[in-house]
Amino acid sequence: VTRLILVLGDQLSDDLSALREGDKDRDVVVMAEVQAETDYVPHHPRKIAFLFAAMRKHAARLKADGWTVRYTCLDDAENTHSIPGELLRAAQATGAEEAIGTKPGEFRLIAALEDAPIPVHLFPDDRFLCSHREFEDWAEGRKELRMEWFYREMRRKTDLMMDGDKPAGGKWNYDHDNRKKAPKGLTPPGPLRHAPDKVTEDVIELVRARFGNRYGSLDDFWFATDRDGALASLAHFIDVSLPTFGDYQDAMVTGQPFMFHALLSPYINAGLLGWREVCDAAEAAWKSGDVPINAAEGFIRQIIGWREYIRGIYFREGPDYTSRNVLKADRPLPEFYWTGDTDMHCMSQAITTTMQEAYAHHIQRLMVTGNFAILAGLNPQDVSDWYLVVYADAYEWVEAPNVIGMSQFADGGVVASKPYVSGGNYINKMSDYCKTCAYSVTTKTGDGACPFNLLYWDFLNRHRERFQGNPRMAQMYRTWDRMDEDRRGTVLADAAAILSELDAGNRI
Ligand code: FAD
Ligand code: DLZ
Ligand code: SF4
Repeated sequence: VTRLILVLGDQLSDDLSALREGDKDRDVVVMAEVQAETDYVPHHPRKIAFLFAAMRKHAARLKADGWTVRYTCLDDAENTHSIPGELLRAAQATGAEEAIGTKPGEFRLIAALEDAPIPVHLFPDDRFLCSHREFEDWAEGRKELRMEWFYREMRRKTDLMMDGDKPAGGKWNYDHDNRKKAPKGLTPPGPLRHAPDKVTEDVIELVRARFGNRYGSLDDFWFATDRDGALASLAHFIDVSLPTFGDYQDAMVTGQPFMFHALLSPYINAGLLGWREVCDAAEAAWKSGDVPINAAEGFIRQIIGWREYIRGIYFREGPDYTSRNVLKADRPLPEFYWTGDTDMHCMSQAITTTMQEAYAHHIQRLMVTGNFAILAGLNPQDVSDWYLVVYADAYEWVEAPNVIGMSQFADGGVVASKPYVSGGNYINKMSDYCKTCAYSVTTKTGDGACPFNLLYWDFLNRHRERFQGNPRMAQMYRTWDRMDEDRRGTVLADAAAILSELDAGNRI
């Protein structure tokens, strides 16, 4: 008898466990654009347009490959607007009594499928290098789950950039070379831009009509929306940006949102590209001498190290992970996260890029918007929701450990051994933002003092009990303690003034 094969919006891979289990002659693939997925958080319209266009093209690709596909468009009159609802409707239409699928990347949807009105059997998502079992084995008995140790295992397992059982070049990690500030006049090439075709244009119009008044711009849509486009974007990255990717990986420049980053995460996470092919391409470019070792290693580490590790954490920690808040931070997200309307130049750059592109690069996410959020004591659940809404690459499996764990320390140190916090100095060192900011990064208190400077000390002071024993933070506590008492009082009073401006909803 016919079975249904569910293919979700981020499962657009040719090699998918559910399809492997299916039978082209008998089974029916179900794909559906539904409000339950567009609205469980109000996703950025650009992210929705990207996924719908990619879903429609993937459905056509599966049909061309001989599959029978039942595709529900968002505006279909009979749309029940949930994934279980669409499975039930498909079952009624085809006589199918069960469905199979590949395990979703969010506990929310896994639970919804467990409760679906027809039985759904889920196969593991094996589009990743490390299975849940393997991650558990690695984590078992370790006091700390540090990414670096995990990464080395993955290097050995994949044999990427290995010289026998030793890392190529003699070092596992070349991050030390990846912290250069961008020189003046640097013009990064940026990602490959794809002109929307008819399918994409139609989707953009649909999304504009339905979600156009949400946060986020749809103008100048340039994402690839199929596998060929994603492959062209990969080739472009390897050719033009990867050689310089390492050097300026942490650098930020006004008006240059992309720097030398890959802009591949939306494609990889939706399934249009696989981890193996992107890593092989980077390794080959290094072997042929086109790309320095620090760039190729740095990129490969992000994919087989960070990305796999983050996923391992999400599934190991379980559904309660997203509600953790060990620092008891409860300040609501300020309005300017949705408008970019703030005098802090670094924040307005990161936020306006995010509104326009549904993208910001790692250091903007971590050391600008994330850093401000933890320093100001913003509620981590609000912060996490914001990240899930605004980025085209965001699904809970990857967003939550990055935000709750790495950026907000709300998991108490499962992901990060110390909080990623800094004053304005770090931002000034890695960017040109401070030069044109209304605040002064060198001013520590009083009029015009950079809010990051004030909130940094306030954060350390508020969480002294938790962090003063951390050897990696001891130096900062010594610096604070050496300040004379009056000055410390002024810093804390000025920080409190900024926080009350925030609480009053005033512009800062
Ligand atoms: P590059 O800088 O060029 O990196 C190459 C690739 O490495 C990326 O495409 C991505 O696949 C992978 N990668 C790098 N770092 C990470 C990481 N920490 N976790 C997982 N993959 C990584 N990434 C997401 O894919 N989705 C998210 O929702 C997400 N939320 C984040 C939230 C915060 C607070 C922080 C600090 C990071 C977050 N990241 C997230 C990780 C990282 O910022 C993005 O993967 C990266 O910016 C994507 O852009 P890129 O392709 O240009 O990346
Ligand atoms: C993110 C998203 C959106 C906006 N819309 C859909 C959709 O209409 N149909 C669908 O199948 N998937 C969508 N997705 C992706 C899912 O939310 C994603 O599969 C889960 O969050 C699990 O990662
Ligand atoms: Fe950001 Fe402070 Fe620099 Fe302004 S002075 S750009 S607020 S770090």
